[in-house]
Amino acid sequence: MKTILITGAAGGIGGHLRRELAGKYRLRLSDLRPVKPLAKGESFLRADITRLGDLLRATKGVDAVVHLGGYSVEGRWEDIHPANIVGCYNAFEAARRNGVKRFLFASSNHAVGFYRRDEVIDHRVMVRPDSRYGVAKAFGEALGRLYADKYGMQVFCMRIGNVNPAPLDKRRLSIWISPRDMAQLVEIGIEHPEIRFEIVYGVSDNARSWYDNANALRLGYAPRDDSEIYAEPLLARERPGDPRAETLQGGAFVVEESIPNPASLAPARRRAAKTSRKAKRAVTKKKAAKR
Ligand code: 15L
Repeated sequence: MKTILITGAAGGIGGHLRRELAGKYRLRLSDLRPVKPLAKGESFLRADITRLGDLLRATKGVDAVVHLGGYSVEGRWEDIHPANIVGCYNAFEAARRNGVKRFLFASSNHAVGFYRRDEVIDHRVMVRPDSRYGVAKAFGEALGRLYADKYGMQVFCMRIGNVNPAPLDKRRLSIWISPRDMAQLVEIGIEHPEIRFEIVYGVSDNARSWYDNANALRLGYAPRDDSEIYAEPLLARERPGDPRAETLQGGAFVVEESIPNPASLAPARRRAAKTSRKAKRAVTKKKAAKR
């Protein structure tokens, strides 16, 4: 049985993959936050991806790396740079030094988020990042190309839409991927014998898709889910938002400087963010009372 390292395993996608891949692989899970409780076939190794030494330990003896680790939304460069530029470099470099050939990179729809929603794009389009986060994902793809061409690594870049048991809103109807489809794509990335460097879209078979996912289909991807069954109630709930965000694929990422993602914050920062939100609400209330 192959041993697979999943970085950023404490996050949402990590949780889905752990469930879906259980029994198929030995999973070495790494994250800054502890992953608990561990299931059969899983082990945990604490790793800070900004430290090459941690990743050298984590990648030792594994058959493939699924690199999910990093800052998972748009944020300050001070957050994106260490986690998604330095951390991504460290993951590739540690794998290379340890002779791990197979590397699955969790890229994102935000590497191409500035394409319009009325366009269908494939894996060959130029990157059009919608954010610093998207730029870092494009960096990861370029790094993957380098490590494939120069060092013979087998690199599988998944431009993931949004992994969730069900889509969250109108935009996600086009980019949603169910946990079981996500796991299927990851298995292809781990197992397909002919992977050198590939870009695929991590999306289900959505009727409203913005992607021509021919490259994934060529490699045998046969998604089982389509977001359309969730469309009606979601569309009924949808309220008009920023026109630019609604025209472009990346949504809020194309206009916002930061996207709230409480799940990715450490507990202390989460508490601080909550306190500052409370304070903001109090100020707004005071102002309203004065008027
Ligand atoms: C992503 O790349 C993020 O990691 C995730 O948190 C979602 O925001 C997703 O894109 C999305 O576009 O919905």
